Amino acid sequence: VAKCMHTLTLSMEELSIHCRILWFLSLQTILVMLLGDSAVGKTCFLVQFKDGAFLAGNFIATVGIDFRNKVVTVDNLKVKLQIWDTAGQERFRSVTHAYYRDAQALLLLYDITSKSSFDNIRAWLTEIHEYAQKDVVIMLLGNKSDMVHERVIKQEEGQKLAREYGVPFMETSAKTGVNVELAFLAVAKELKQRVSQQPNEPKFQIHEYIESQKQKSGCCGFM
Ligand SMILES: Nc1nc2c(ncn2[C@@H]2O[C@H](COP(=O)(O)OP(=O)(O)OP(=O)(O)O)[C@@H](O)[C@H]2O)c(=O)[nH]1
Ligand SMILES: [Mg+2]
Repeated sequence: VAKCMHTLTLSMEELSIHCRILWFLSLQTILVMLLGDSAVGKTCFLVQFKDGAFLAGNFIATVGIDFRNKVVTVDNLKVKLQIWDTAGQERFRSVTHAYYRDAQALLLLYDITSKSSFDNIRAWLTEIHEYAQKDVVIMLLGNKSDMVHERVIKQEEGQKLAREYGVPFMETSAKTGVNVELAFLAVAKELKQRVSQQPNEPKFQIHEYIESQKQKSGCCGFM
């Protein structure tokens, strides 16, 4: 705000854009929620993003809900993400419902080695449409892409489902870190662009951004 006061040389339009960005950065923390069945890797995904480490060993299911903060840089501006890590187990569902309406972005994960986690995505999306804000940013993620030999869901199946619902899609690995940071950066960029978008500027396309930035699974990649 102080900066706005000193930017009197700017036109009113530029000033208003400047203020909106500053307001967004100073007051608003982006709330991102991780959703999906138990054991798809939500907690590992968050730990990989936050600490750059992989939680190997015994699986400890999340109880209720947990959160971590991380500041990321989007187009040279610092943005604070508050990430809610929900429990995938059915018995905690009523706890997580209460948090949906505050979320600005939802990362919905399935496990590429678990057909049931993929089949449940439709039910998750139904639940999201029931409880979340209408303009929430949703991204579908096929996690554990490092487990090439155990894969049961083809990348094309994930892509097809995402297209059906009009949401962006990527395969990720909480183990190797592939596409983990990109998922958070893409939603942060989308939300930042929504407030700072100038009318004459081309609209930020999250789908295109992801397509251009993601590391693809393939025969010769390291996924
Ligand atoms: N190979 C591999 N294993 C993973 C990956 N992500 C998670 N895992 C393993 O999958 C298991 C479940 O991971 P969690 O992150 O605890 O699962 P969750 O989705 O948080 O489960 P809930 O808390 O019950 O909802 C753990 O044994 C992890 O080590 C991944 O990307 N690759
Ligand atoms: Mg967990």
